Amino acid sequence: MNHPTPGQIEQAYTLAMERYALLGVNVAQALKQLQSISLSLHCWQGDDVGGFENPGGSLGGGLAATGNYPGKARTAEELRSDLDQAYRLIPGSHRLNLHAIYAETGSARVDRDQILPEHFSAWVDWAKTNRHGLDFNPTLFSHPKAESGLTLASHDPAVRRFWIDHCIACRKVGESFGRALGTPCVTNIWIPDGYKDTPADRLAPRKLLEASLDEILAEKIDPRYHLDAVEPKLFGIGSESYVVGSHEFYMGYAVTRQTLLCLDAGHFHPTEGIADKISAVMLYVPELLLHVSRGVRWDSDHVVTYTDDLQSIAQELVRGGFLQRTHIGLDYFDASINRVAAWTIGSRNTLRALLAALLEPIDTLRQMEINGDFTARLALLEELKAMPLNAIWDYHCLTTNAPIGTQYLDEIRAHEMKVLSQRV
Ligand code: RNT
Ligand code: ZN
Repeated sequence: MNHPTPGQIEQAYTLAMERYALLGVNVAQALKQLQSISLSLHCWQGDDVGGFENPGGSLGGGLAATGNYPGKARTAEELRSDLDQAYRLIPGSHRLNLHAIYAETGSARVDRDQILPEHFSAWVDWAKTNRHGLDFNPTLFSHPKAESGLTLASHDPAVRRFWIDHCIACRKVGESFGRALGTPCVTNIWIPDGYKDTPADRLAPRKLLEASLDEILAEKIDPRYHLDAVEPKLFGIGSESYVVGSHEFYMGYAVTRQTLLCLDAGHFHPTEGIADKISAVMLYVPELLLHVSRGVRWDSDHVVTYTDDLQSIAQELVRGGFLQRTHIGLDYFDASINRVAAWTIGSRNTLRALLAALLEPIDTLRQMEINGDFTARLALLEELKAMPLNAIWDYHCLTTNAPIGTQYLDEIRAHEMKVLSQRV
């Protein structure tokens, strides 16, 4: 496939910029803002949520990565090198989101309630060298003590104790990331707890979860280093009838405890988007964590594509002035395609959607709305959909040394030949 030359990209950019200027949009300023946005890439796309604790162990918590694309990362070094490759293909400077099962404990078997910052020192060194911030997640699945389907909401005090201790240990790890890297680590709690079939008691597990969370969060940590988030979900495989940590549960929890709320785009009813929730919850929670994802039927974790949902999320963040209070993470896992490409495509789509949102003549639109001129509002919103966005995007990639268009595929193929194909 042929790609445009730098000269062609600059020419197209100049024309597109003039076109946006006619609408009163300052393109240079939009690009500057885009450049300052840091996405948190999810490490778990690189190895199908495997982690290094139990090689070959099966994925629990009702999560499923289908596919068997060759070359998945088997060690932390391989995962870091795949991530390095992905970051080279994504314009801007971005973070990494780690899960507790990505600890490197050497030959020692360290159970999850015992993990320490030192088990992540290689990740921190790598993050420092490459200027990535780090985010974190306790892992409350893929473990014998999660097999009953209940963790923090378990009726068994020993099981609950184990997972509370795990989450407390994870907050300490997260804090150590924030201190080492000078940018707060968001530690996000998601648990799989729920029932396959109709429960007799919906309340008791929620009371247990509330008490567990309060115990986990009892110790205050300086927000300059560490922030807590909680993530609701509608259902999972094996928790079709009841999820303890539902949206309403965590809405209430985050508002009353002033934690961050995590909205995962795949965790709601199929026709329910998260975009409309943003301006509502932002009135009541200090900050937001997003898991940008794409639900398809029962699955909440398809690679992020350039959908209406994605565009609406970006618009809401920009229009509401919420970028400063929002941590944008990605969350999906597809094992049926090249995993570096999965990171690259989802990240580039998210950034491009943010660019589109930054290029909106929002003051004009808002004024039309205030004036009650809904006809003009509709006309302009429709016109905006076909503005020369990609000319600006190409230019952004050019000036940030990121590949243009699907050029990134050439590098992904080369990486596949040289690195992934050797992993047999
Ligand atoms: C699961 C949640 C959660 C996980 C990760 C691996 O439905 O979305 O965020 O995807 O913790
Ligand atoms: Zn998620």
